[in-house]
Amino acid sequence: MPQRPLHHQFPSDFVWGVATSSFQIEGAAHEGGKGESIWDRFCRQPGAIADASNGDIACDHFHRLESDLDLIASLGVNCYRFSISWPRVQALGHGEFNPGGLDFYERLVDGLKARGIRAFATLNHWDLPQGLQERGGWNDRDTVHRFVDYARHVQARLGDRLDGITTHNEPWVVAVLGHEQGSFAPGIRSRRTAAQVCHHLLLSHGLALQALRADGAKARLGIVLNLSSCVPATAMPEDIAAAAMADARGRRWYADPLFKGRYPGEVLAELGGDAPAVQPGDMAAIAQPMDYLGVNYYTRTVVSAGGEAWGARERGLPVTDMDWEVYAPGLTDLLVLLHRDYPGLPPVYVTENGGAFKDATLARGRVQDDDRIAYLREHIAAVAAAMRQGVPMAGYMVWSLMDNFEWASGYLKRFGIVHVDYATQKRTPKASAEWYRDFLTAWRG
Ligand code: PNW
Repeated sequence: MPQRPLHHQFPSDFVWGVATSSFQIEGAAHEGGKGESIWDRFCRQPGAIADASNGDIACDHFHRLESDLDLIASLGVNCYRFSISWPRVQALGHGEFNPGGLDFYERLVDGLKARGIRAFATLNHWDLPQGLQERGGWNDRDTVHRFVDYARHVQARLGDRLDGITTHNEPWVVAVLGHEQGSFAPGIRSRRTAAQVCHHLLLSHGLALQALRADGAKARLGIVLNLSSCVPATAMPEDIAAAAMADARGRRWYADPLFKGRYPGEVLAELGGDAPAVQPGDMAAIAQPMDYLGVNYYTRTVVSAGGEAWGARERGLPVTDMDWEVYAPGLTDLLVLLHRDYPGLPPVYVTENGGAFKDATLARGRVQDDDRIAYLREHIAAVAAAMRQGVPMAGYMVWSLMDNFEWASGYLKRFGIVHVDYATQKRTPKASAEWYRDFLTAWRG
């Protein structure tokens, strides 16, 4: 049966957006009483960031809010996903809230509403106040309660105008890259710490949902996980087992507590003495019903029992500038798997999807990023395929609105559908931005 055109495969209430995060775009790192974040600190560690850069200026979004709002509106999206910088709102993460710390976000949210765009706010996109890191950071159980206070403070001011509140972005990255591999802030290398950090992130999510609901939440509440579909490199039993274990560590370790109230036993067994300390009531708190699940998908993971000897590039597969394989069917596979594993799965948003491509060549004011257009089209089609298989898809958001600070890669990797010239801060929509706008115009009909 021939498929209808892609834009006709999505309902009229589908949410289409672009996404960013505070540290990656705002700059203004030391203004208006903002405290230091663990990423401000980490960037100063020699060798931590590929181009030795930092987020002091980034895309200078903090000073360019109005024109960036117009830029977002020009894309024709009906949703914008952003994050709130905790140290901007509460310098140390404990004690006094910064007077005026939410003013910027109030202008942002009101500016979105005035343009008819939904506002999806993430409370923690990794820029933890350094003042909390000094007290042990996410490894310390008190940080859980500090996060709940911060969440309530944000909701009290903005809750009536937010469409979605996401507690955490990608606990896997915070736990594993931040505390086990140490390649991201705060640069700690301990499997035991990573496991405890993860438990505290999930617990703070659950307790925040309880508190926000007790306060009369109007926005929809959820969490964002970075997930991949794990496939065995060969049909050999040991590769199949290794892929199942990778799936348990990367997906079920997060989703099982959220939807089933328990950690997967095989991962607990593997951790042994490094398993997190869990107090009575924690698992029930984590398993609060959610209004939505956010899924960030970039690539699949090919797993072999002997560890990954060859990357996707070496295997001759199509890759992005991050060397992440371009594999759109993996998104369908992942979404279908989530729907199968978790009965009663809430509406799912793809909260990030996109690619870094070497498109910095701004020729005569134009970036012809055909590889990114193909990437986006294929992955949007993969979302439609998941919907046909019954997955309750509610939205799709491109990572990212504009080129920005790509963490340990600094400004060397460009994920934007809008090009940023960092010397002048000039924004130039790439061909992919025009493609997305035209796609959304066609969808609107
Ligand atoms: C996500 N990995 O990060 C983040 O949510 C964004 O802030 C980021 O810019 C985007 O993806 C692109 O990297 C990830 O190593 C970083 O698997 C690293 C990984 C996954 C996600």
